[in-house]
Amino acid sequence: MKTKYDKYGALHVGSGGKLVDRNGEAVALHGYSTHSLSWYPEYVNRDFLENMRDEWHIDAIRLAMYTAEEDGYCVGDDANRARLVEVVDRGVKAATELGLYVIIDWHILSDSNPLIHEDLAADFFELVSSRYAAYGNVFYEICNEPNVDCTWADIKQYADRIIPIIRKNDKYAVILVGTPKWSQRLDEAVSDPITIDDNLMYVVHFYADTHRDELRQVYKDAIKAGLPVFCSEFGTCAADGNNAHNAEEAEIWLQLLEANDTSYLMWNISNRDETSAAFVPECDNYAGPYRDSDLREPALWYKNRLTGK
Ligand code: IDC
Repeated sequence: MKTKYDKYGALHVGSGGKLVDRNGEAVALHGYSTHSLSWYPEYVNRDFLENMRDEWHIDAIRLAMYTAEEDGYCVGDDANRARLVEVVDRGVKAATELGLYVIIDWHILSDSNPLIHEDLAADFFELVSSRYAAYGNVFYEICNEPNVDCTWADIKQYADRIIPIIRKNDKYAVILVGTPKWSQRLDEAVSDPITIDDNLMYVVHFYADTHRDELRQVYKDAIKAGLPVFCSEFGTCAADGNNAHNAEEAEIWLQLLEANDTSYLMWNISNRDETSAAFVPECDNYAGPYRDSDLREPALWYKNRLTGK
């Protein structure tokens, strides 16, 4: 099966702010994010990803490596870190064999400011960017969702340290940078962009039952200003990852992103008891194939949408 990666190869940020191939043609990725690699590593295997590629038509997978939550990279011991690096490696290699793009996500959340674990982030990105330097399909997301009182200046300070580490090893990979307020304040990046590198994109996240016109306006203004924007995580439900599945609002969002060739990946691959999980709790199948009854409503909606059903 010919995948988007087989067709377009390594991507970069074009002069208009879009993700483009070597001929300058815009390419948007559509995929899924894992849940915490510490909690749900079982899904990171070749059969599972092959099923997602062939049955769901995803072309990208995001490996969400939590940093501070239970057994996260920065709160566990060295053995835990080694295990997580292994899971990332398994995910990157499987994705590569299958012709999928893969995002390595430093998933800060309760550690609201990326400067808190800056040294560990520096070590981690040194390791992965040297290991995957020759891979054309790898993206680095350097901080998932800065939040609470983390400022854009803090994020820029962190980016000023991490981006050169990645670039020293990997000249061409696209780097994704989270924005303040749980990756919603694209406007701050518009008024004060990162200037040390031009192959990067700014991240927006939305949960369709919570974030509506106001955040869409922030996104529209950023696009109008030519800001490179990437949606590495969205939900059709509320911002807590739970409660109602709002297909109507989600549809408005995805059509808007599609009109601007913005990539999007849905949250989350797990069978956790919450609306945003792809699988129902009773489904303990980590490889597929899946019946529709194994899927939660948002996942079935997404799968049907991606496969044109
Ligand atoms: C949520 C998970 C939930 C977990 C919680 C805390 O769905 O199972 O208990 O994190 O670890 C985000 C975050 C993402 C959140 C998600 C839903 O990036 O980690 O996952 N969300 O709340 N931003 C907005 C929503």
